[in-house]
Amino acid sequence: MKCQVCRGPAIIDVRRHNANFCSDHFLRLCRDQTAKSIKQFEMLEPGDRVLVAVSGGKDSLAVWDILLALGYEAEGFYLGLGIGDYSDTSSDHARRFAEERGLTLHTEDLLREYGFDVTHGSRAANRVPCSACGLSKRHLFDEAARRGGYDAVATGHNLDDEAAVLMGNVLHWQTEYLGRQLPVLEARNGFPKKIKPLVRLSERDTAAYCLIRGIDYLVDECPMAVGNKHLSYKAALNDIENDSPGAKHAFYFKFLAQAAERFRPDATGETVEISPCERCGAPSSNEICAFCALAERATAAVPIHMGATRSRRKRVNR
Ligand code: Q46
Ligand code: ZN
Ligand code: ZN
Repeated sequence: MKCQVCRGPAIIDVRRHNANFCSDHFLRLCRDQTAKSIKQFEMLEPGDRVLVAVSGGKDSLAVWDILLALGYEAEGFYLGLGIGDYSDTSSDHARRFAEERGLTLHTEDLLREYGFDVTHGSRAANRVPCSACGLSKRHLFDEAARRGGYDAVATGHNLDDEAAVLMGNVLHWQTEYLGRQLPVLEARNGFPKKIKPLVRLSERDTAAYCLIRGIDYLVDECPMAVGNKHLSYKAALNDIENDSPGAKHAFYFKFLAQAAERFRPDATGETVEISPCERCGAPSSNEICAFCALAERATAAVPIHMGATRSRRKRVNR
């Protein structure tokens, strides 16, 4: 097996490109594909400051590493979710990555700063864990980006993630979600720009990238993901990809090129009036934003951690 670029010994085959690569040229491929997405979808301008949402997993650490390699000023933001050992280990991986490379990692912790964690808070607020978790992450990443004046928030969503979400949206014909399923969401109404630079890379690519770069990432999946429909969509798409390399890429990128625009009118939010949340000041379509409402319900039934009292008081007074 020879590298398609230098004809030296290849270490990986990328079937959807019908090519093999040595480690150097595979790294270059990953960076080139990311740069191509950034350019194609106008995600960033040269010199932009980016806040990377870091979980300690392969995708978020890979996107941080690649953005730095491409010359962007990228800092990390890690949110402690309080999901037992998973959160402890993920935080270790994120911190170690930053420390070893002298990078800035901003951290917050749901329990310490806001008085609830995903496990107990979601139960108390009568929400499924992933809903409470996703809402908290979106809100606090946005807040951190606004506070720090970053040009965009980057997440590590890859091709497998986006194709699986697309499959779920198509299976249920969720046209509103289809109208919003883009690799970049422009800043508007006080919300920061959101970008997904890894949409041209698969999960296998980001794992291989980390391995070659010596990035020690958290391999375990979040225990709350068990039973998540997107895992079965990913498995189904992997079967299809196996028989027909490139099918996943075609499914997602042809949707973006040929269909996404048709669902744009179904995406709500464009006409909803946005004003600052009465409690935290974040942009919201209600008097109190969804995160503050969640925090109120979650903390009402969860014993408040000592360290949380300062932040809770601060939040109520704002
Ligand atoms: S971290 Fe959070 Fe995921 Fe865990 S609780 Fe669900 S949403 S599965 S990306
Ligand atoms: Zn090569
Ligand atoms: Zn709020």
